[in-house]
Amino acid sequence: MSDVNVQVSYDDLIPNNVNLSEDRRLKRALEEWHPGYIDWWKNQGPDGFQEAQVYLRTAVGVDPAGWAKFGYVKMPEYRWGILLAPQEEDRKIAFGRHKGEPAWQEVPGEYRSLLRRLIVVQGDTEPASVEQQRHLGATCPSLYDLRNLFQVNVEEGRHLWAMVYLLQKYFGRDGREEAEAMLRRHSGDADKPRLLGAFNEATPDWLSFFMFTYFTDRDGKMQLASLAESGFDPLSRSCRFMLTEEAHHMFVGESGVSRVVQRTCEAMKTAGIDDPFDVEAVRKLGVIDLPTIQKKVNFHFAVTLDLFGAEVSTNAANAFNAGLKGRFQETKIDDDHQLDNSTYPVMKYVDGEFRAVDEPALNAINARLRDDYVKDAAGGVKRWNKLIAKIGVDFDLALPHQAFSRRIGEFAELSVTPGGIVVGEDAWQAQRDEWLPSKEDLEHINSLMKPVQEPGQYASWIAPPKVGIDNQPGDFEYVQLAS
Ligand code: BYC
Ligand code: FE
Ligand code: FE
Repeated sequence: MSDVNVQVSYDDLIPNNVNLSEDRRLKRALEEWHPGYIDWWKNQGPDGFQEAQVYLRTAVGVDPAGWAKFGYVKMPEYRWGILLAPQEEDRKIAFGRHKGEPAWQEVPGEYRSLLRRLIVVQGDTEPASVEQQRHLGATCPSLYDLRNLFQVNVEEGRHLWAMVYLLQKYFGRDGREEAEAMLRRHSGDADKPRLLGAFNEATPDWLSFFMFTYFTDRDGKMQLASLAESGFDPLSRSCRFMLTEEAHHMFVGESGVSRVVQRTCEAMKTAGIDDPFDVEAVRKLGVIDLPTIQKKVNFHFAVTLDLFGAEVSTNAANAFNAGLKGRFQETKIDDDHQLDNSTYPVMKYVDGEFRAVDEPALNAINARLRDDYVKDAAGGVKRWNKLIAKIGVDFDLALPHQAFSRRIGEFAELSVTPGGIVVGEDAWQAQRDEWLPSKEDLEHINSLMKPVQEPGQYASWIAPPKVGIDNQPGDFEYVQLAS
């Protein structure tokens, strides 16, 4: 098939800095994949808003002027681009057994399947999150939030494109098959689920959406940062550019939770309720009580920690040794970047207590990245607590213990409280609803999830943002709903 039948100009449709117009084979492969992607977007993407005009940011280039063009667009017509961060001249592999060799511009044959696996796992998470969030539009707390949801969604779509580009360009027939399979697996599907646990969980309400973008998109940040260190240069460059978008996703999460917390505390103050644990009284105010917010923190933190894989992992050691996936900020770490003789303290449960056990550093790559993640995730929690204190409510949000409610790794078999006490399975189950959102908690949240679609208006349970997107005024119509 030649491309004469194709009605769109793919050079225009796909903003790119990978010379797409000159790579006929790649262009054709992407053209063949594109209709399936659009079908997927319409069937599995945002439900009910495909005709709406959404005020979105589109990346059309990687320079500061090019990557944030704002304007109204219907989502299926969004221009999902293939954009790589600029090539660094003479880039060298920074770690592992190939340290010091020139970065690979082609797939190193001996690591082909390992590399493909990493790209496939990364790619799979992107459409998964869009699927998880597809019903949220119906209950948006404002047009501002609706627009942010869609911005995150189209960018996750672009992240899928980024990985599909690598598969199509560098992995031949296998790559094409993997690209197709990305559109066939679906979040939560009993037969063809997404690859990683957290991406098969539901995102049932907007508080979950904010928690997800705070906690789970932050795993995206850490994993992308590790892949940005890759000796396979096209992967490194793809991930470096994806990271610029990830920052916005985490902003949506942190500011979203912050606005929920603010609204709750302000409502409590106004009503003269001092006890955050008087859940019944707080709920009557049409806001989400702080203990329920804590339970959502517990849930999303725990499922996200599972995304780092087993703390001690030979997969991770192999990927590091091979120069395919580094550590967070690898080049800034002051060591030999080969780790043959070093150790890393990994938290384990031994002889009835949690303590650090030295493991060969190579095998502890996942543990280290998870530790870096936990530090990164603590920042927002601190800022939420500052806000609570400032409004004058006596309550602290906290990250649960790392062994709480885990299904992967060292702690998968243990029953651990958020405070880090190991208890029996029965005792844990008996108290589960104090730690994780209960049916009643979810029902309360659900009862608040009523759409607010008037420009400048916000649902009862969330404070307005401090500033608009792209400096737009408070009553800006971020989404023009199709009538
Ligand atoms: N669920 O040695 P192990 C993002 C599997 S998020 C199910 O423990 P390894 C985003 C594992 O695949 C970032 N299965 O771990 C965020 C392996 O299976 P196979 C996504 C799991 O391999 C929000 C087996 O258990 N990117 O971008 O060192 C919105 C033993 O593996 C899980 C990446 O993750 C789990 N949680 O590490 C949108 C980067 N954990 O191969 C997007 C690429 C482990 O034996 N991926 N398993 O069948 C990786 O680097 C690694 O695959 C992992 C796992 C870190 C995920
Ligand atoms: Fe992403
Ligand atoms: Fe993201």
